[in-house]
Amino acid sequence: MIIKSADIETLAAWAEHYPQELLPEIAFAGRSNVGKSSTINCLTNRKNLARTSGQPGKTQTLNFYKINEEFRIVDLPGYGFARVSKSSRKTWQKMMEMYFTQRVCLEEIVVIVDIRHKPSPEDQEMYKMVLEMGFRGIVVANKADKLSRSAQNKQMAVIRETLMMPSEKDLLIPFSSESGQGREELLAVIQLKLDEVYVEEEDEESQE
Ligand SMILES: Nc1nc2c(ncn2[C@@H]2O[C@H](COP(=O)(O)OP(=O)(O)O)[C@@H](O)[C@H]2O)c(=O)[nH]1
Ligand SMILES: [Mg+2]
Repeated sequence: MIIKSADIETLAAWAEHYPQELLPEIAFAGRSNVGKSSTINCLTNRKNLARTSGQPGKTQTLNFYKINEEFRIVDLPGYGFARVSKSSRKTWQKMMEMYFTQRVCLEEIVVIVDIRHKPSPEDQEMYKMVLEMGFRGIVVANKADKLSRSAQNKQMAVIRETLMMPSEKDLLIPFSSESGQGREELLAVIQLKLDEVYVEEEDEESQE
């Protein structure tokens, strides 16, 4: 996939502020500070498209980025930040629930984990939810630049086991937003998903 354009479209917390035009959306979920924004910048080859920060727990909106005038990448608010209050946790849950249940053009969810660590209970919960909602699910193991290739392989097995993704068909991609490792693979997987969506749309049109 060639990224011809990538622009921030909207920041939104609730459905009434989501972009009105329905384009296929690929959402990126993950713990605060795992590198969601960095991954989006890496994929789109834009240094500062998605705001990154050393300070976790900052993104409290869904950030919609329009890519190639064709689809969107959605940066979801991060979870798992220990110091957030009960009420902001509730708000986070409501925001996610609204987006996941109401957004008809949501086509796939990428769950980003840290390759150095065993996925947290919240990572496990998120991936499980993605499958239960009927998505294929793509797990990106970020920050691979921090490990040697052999350590990466070892951690990939830990992640597969913890998230219960034994089959080769369960997509797990070692990735680094620093080095670009895994970038082409993730773009290809997203392209495949979009191709599927377009075929479905054509079928629906020909039935009308
Ligand atoms: N070494 C390394 N650092 C990364 C990588 N991805 C993100 N980071 C760093 O992790 C921190 C959090 O990244 P950010 O994209 O803001 O995470 P977000 O909260 O999930 O959006 C920043 O300091 C990034 O520079 C990576 O692949 N490798
Ligand atoms: Mg972020």
